[in-house]
Formats: sequence, C-alpha cells, structure tokens
Amino acid sequence: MKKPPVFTGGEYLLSLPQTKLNIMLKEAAATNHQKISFEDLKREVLADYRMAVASREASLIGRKEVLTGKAKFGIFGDGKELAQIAAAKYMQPGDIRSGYYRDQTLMFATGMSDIEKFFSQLYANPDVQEEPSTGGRMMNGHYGTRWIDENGDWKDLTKAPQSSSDISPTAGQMVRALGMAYASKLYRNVPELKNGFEKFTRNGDEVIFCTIGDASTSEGLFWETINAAGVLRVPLAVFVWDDGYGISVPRRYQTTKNSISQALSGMQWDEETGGVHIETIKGWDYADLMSRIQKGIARIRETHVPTIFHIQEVTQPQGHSTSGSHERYKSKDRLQFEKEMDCIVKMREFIVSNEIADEDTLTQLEEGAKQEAREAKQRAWEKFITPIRAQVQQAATLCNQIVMQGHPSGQDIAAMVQKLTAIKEPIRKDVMQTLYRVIALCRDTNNEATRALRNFYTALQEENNHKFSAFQQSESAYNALKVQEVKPVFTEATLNGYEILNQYFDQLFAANPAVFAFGEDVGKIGDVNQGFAGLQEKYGELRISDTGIREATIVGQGLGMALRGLRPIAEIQYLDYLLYGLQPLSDDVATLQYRTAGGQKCPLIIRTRGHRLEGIWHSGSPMGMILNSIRGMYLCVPRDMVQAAGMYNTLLQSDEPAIVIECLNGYRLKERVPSNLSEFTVPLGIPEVIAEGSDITIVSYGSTLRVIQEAIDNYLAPAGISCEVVDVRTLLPFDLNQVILESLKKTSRVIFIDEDVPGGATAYMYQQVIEIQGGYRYLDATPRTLSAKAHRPAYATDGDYFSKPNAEQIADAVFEVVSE
Ligand SMILES: Cc1ncc(C[n+]2csc(CCOP(=O)(O)OP(=O)(O)O)c2C)c(N)n1
Repeated sequence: MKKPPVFTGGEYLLSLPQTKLNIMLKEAAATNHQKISFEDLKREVLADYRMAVASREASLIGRKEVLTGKAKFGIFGDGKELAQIAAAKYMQPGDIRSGYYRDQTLMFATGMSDIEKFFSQLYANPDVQEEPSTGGRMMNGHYGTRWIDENGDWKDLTKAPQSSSDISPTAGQMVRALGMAYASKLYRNVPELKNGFEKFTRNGDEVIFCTIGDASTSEGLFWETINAAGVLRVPLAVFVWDDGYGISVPRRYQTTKNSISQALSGMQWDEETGGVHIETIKGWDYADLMSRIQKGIARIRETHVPTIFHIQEVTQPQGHSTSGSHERYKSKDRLQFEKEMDCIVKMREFIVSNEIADEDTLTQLEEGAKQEAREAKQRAWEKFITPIRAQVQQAATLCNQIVMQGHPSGQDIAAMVQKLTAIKEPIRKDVMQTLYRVIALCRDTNNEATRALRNFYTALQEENNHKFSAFQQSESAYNALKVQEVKPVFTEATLNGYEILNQYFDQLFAANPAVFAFGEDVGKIGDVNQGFAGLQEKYGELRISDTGIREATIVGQGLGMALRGLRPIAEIQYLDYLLYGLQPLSDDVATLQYRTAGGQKCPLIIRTRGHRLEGIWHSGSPMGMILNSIRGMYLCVPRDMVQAAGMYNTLLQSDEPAIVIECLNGYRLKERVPSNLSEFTVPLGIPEVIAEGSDITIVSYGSTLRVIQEAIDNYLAPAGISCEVVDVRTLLPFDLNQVILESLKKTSRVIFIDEDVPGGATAYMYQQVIEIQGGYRYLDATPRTLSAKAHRPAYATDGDYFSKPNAEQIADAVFEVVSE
C-alpha cells in the first residue's frame, strides 16, 4: 500500500501546485514544527467541515423549535461557521471570548459549549448543569463559561479557553474585551503580579477574542474601544462578522465607505506611530481564514498589538432571528449571492476540488453531523421537560386527593387537573397557576390533602424563586455584607479629606498588588483632587494611570480587569459624567452574577465624586437614576473621606462591584484621622445616627448632611427642635437593620432630604422606610421629602443656593412637619 506523504514544510510541499490547500499545508507544517501527514490534515479538514455542518443543523432545527412553539425566540450563527472554526483553532487555554449571539460555532469548536447545551438554552432550562451559560436567564445565543465554583472561589481559568458572559446590547461586549485584554498587558508587565495570579495568566499571553456584527460597529462603544486598544496596546483580536445587514438595515446606512476596515484605515499599524492591524478575509475562504487568523493571533500574542479581522462576505441563511424573514429586505440578487457564497457550500467545493474527500464520503459525513445535532436536541428537550412533567404529575396527584375526599369544588378541581395534564409541553407557570387556582377554591378547607397541596405550592415557589431570582448579589462568603465591621480608632490628628485619602491609597497600594487605579488625570497629577498625588511615582505608571476621556471604556477596562482577578478602582472624574459609563455598569457589571446564575463575578470599584460644587455638570446628584439602574451593585454615598476609606476597605474584602461617590466639596474639609486607616471597615447597608434627637428624624446622605447641620445650628436647635439625623451611608443596600424605623418610633416624624430631583432618591428612601419598613405605623405627621429643583443646578453660589435644598428651606420644611 502506498504510504501517505509526510510534510515538514520542505521540498515535497514546494513541488506541489500552489493551490490554497497546499499553501495551507505548508504553513501548518512549518508553524507546528512537527510532521503532519496528509492523512492527518485531511482528517482535520473533514472534522472542521463536520463541525460546520452540525452547527448549521443546530441553527436549522433551532428555528423550527421556535416556529413550532417549543422555544420562545431564536437567534443563530448560521453563515458564520467557517470563520469561527478558524478562530477557535487558534484560541488557546486561558484565552477569553467576549462576543455576541452569533458565536455558537466558536463555542462548540473550542469545547466551551456543545449542541446539547445550545438547545438547553433555547428551551430556557433553568438548571445550570444543563445550561451553564446563564441558567436559563438569557435568551439563546448568549454564552459564557463558569469561572467561579460553588464557594465563590475562582477556578483556574488558564486550563481551557473561556468565554465572558454575553449581553444583548450590541457592542456592549467591546468595552469588557478591552479590559480583559488590558489585564494581559498588566500580567505581562507589572512585576508585582508575577506570583499569585496563576489561575488567570501565563505571563500575559492570553489573547481576547472579541466578536461583533458589522452593523454594531456603528455604536460609539466600538470606536471608543478600538481607539483605546490602539492607545493601550493590548492583545485584542476583534472579529467583525460582516453579513451586510443590521437586522434589515444594510451596511451602507451603517458604515462610512460601506466598509469597517476602510473606515478604520487611519488606525492601521505602522512601526513608527503604532495603531492596530487590520486584516480583511472572506468568510467562505477556509484556507485563507486558517492561515491568516493563525498568523494574526500569533502576532497578537507576541506583540500585544490589537488586530481587527474584518470577515467579509459572510451570510445569514435564515435571516436575523426567528422574529422575521429576510426576504422582506434582501434583494433577489443578495439572496442568490448568499446561497452561492454560503461558507459550507464553498468549503464543500474546496474539499472536492482538492480531492480531500469524494461526494459519497461527504454525504455520509453530513448525515452523521445532522444526526448528532438531532440527538443532542432531543436529549436537551428531555432534560428540560422531565422535571416539569414530574411537577405536573405531583400536582395532579395532590389535587386528585382533594377531589377524592369529596371537596365541594371537586368537579372544578378535576377539570383544572385535566386541563393541566393535557398540556403537551407544560411549563412551570402552568403548574403554579393551576395550583394557585385550586388552593383558592380550597381556601376554607383545612385537611391533610389541602395542607399537602399548600406545602407543595410553597416548596415549588421557593424552588422557582431560587431558579429565577438567585444571585442578585453574591451568595458566597465574599458577599460584602459578610465583611466584619472594624470600627475606626480616631486619633486627635486632623487632615484635609484629600490628604486622608492620599494616605489611605498609599497604604493600600503598598499592601495589595492586585489593586490598580486609573482614570482621567489619575496618573501624573494623582486625580483632580489629589487623592493619588505622588503615588504614580511611587508605584509605577501601570498601577496608577491616566486614561483618555472615555468613561464607557474606563468602566469596561475595570470590568475586564476585575473579571481576571485584579482589583481595579476605576475613576469617573465627576459624577455627572458617569452617564457615559452607565451603560456597561447597568447592562454588564450589575447583571453579571445574576445573568450567569453565579457563574462569574467582577469586583469592580467605581470611584467618583459628586453632589455640590458649581454649575450644571459639576454638581449633579442623579442618585435616583443610578440606584434604579445598577441593582446588583452597591451604591455607597460617604459623607466624608474617612467614611469613604472604610467603604473601600469593606469592598476590597468582598467580591462584589460598587460605586463610591465621594463628596466633591469635602476634600478640603478637616477630618480626624483614624489610626487604623487601612483596617477599619464601614458596614454596608447600616445607617449611622450622627445626631440624636427626639422631635423629628432627618434622613439623608453625602454633602446634604452638612447643609442639614447648618439648618439645625442656625434655626432648628435655637427654636428648641430636637433633630435626629441619620446618614444612610449606602443607598444600595438600604438600612438592613431598620435603624431608621427605630428612630421613627422615637420621633414619630420623618423627612427625607437630598440633592436629587423631586421623586428621585428621596422617593426611594421614603418607599423603603414608609412602605417596606412599615414606618407609617409610627408617624404622627405626614412624611416629607425635600429635594433639589427638577432642573439641573445653576452655576455659582447663588445658583447652588436656589437650585439645591438650602439651610433655610430645610428649616422651613422641618418646622412645617413638626408643627403639623
Ligand atoms: C444597543 C442595541 N440596539 C439595538 C438592538 C437590537 N438589535 C439586535 S441585533 C441588531 C442588529 C445587529 O446587527 P449586526 O451587528 O450586523 O449583527 P448580526 O445580527 O448581523 O450578526 C439590532 C439592531 C440591540 N440588541 N442593542
């Protein structure tokens, strides 16, 4: 028998005709530095083809599952298979994906997911064993691997390729990708990180694989990320899957020059000025994809220079999603083009023309791949439906027992049971609604059967509550509320607020190598209020660094670092500018633990400063906006810098994300310095009564507390009104031990004061105390709120005086409540 040829990148290869396959073979042989037989290579090509076909079949079946009602919505990666198989091939253990809903093939080909799990997600299986990406919480196509164990500890992320957790807002994955790539840079270049971070890195070799659709590159986050990646020089590979449309809107309405690579061309790398590499590759060209992506990724790994892979002529055989058909907006020509240039069709032609396999072999292989997809789907369905069927069964049995005991509504109950058991594809809601209806009919019956039914209902409620609502916060020992309180030990010495923070950060950076601070003007001058003054010189440019003016990617930078085991303090220069960074905080950071059902965490600290100073964009206090958009994070509103330091200490001992808003007008106020500055902790969710009194409880936080004190000193105390002042300290969580309620019991009157708009955070505090704590029971007067005006605060001292609650207004409001 003729022996198959063995390649070493040598003579034999050079003698072959220059077909693409041969070029590819040469490259594979040369770069692997090992002998590859032609048979091996054929096997690999065919395995890739099989993977593409199986993944395509999963897309086709997936759409059917939605159209027949077994799943609610479907969005698939058909048309993108080959490019993703190529990308997957060069993704190494420790590399991380930050992508979007088209990436199923990348997930399958890297082993980060499989077709069965894909269908489990399509059915919304809430069991994380079956649907590890999100535990049924996100719609299909939203991927992620599990990074922390059941104790909340990091797993070793270097053992396999990883995926960060997807979000639906298009381009949202970009800013996180930047941060994760930046972490590689830090791991490679910061000496303090050389030991102790082995679960996250091998010398910063990890490349971040970021994927995005062509239309989503229109988002500002895309441009901000690419610019920052070029500036920071981080190992980021951005793959643009260019299928020409964003749902129905064609590329010419999306992108200047109708081409993202052309639009980006000014950023093209050169040795002198830097930049990013830009590659254009056709999404159907197997050989080119393999060789160019291989070289590109190797270059990123070595040089840390980012690369944009513009993958062109990609198709979308089934249209955007199950919500519509693409015949509505694609021309006949385009539809024809998509058929002809379908990457699987093209790969098949490639295989046949290069005599890698014949028609029969391919047909057989295709049938096997499709069968595999069908079987995986069936297994996923069984695993999804079996526990629900068991609930239906048990509900029916318990209800029937009530019927058998001769309940007066027996007939109705029997009919309900019949209706439930007749549902072909029941869901948990069907079970719970039926149980509730039967329980309602049995309201006046209390026997063993009705008790059993109620118990079953309660148990299911608990189970469902856990399945659908757990992990809003960390459920591990690292939850910030579990941090032990250590009280500050105050000395007689006083310092300006900013000097206290400066001392604090100095101690922190000396003690904890994982902590990094960065933001606008944070590096060289040590932030606009000198909290980090002199510390860059001491700890180096990477520990404390300046960034461009780019709040969204400052948040993303921190998020990505926190995902990779670091403890970033990302600074937003002024609270008013948090809005630019709020999207990643709200959509990504705040939802991470929840949307991964406890599979990932990002202990990011956002440091910012706000409330009073001067003018519209330097004295905002949009607390209602923030607290309603970041549930899942902590929101700390320290009244002074010692409190702020204690909160940083608490947060750094936990694994949860938070925003800390320092008082902009507090940096030059004198404070007493604690001797245990780097050890004491401020417990989150525990207000502090900062002045005791008996006539009224004044609830507030931050800078407003000083205005309240002014009102007390000048008007209220002289009038004999005894005020109890409560500093809530954190808005999220809010007064966990009901300190405010205890105060109300004493004073029977309450006013909530802050600098937000009317109905903002004061309305939130009001609801917490009056409704949730049941404060209304102890009141002798109408509970009040006092906030700033609805407009943004006007400039200068008069502007401040007439826009925000002032001492006279506060005194007036308190007089009114007290005299009611
Ligand atoms: C911020 C945001 N805006 C709008 C949407 C709705 N939406 C979902 S997908 C999509 C089109 C994305 O097109 P493209 O980036 O080209 O990716 P493709 O789906 O074609 O792969 C839109 C507008 C969204 N998810 N997020």
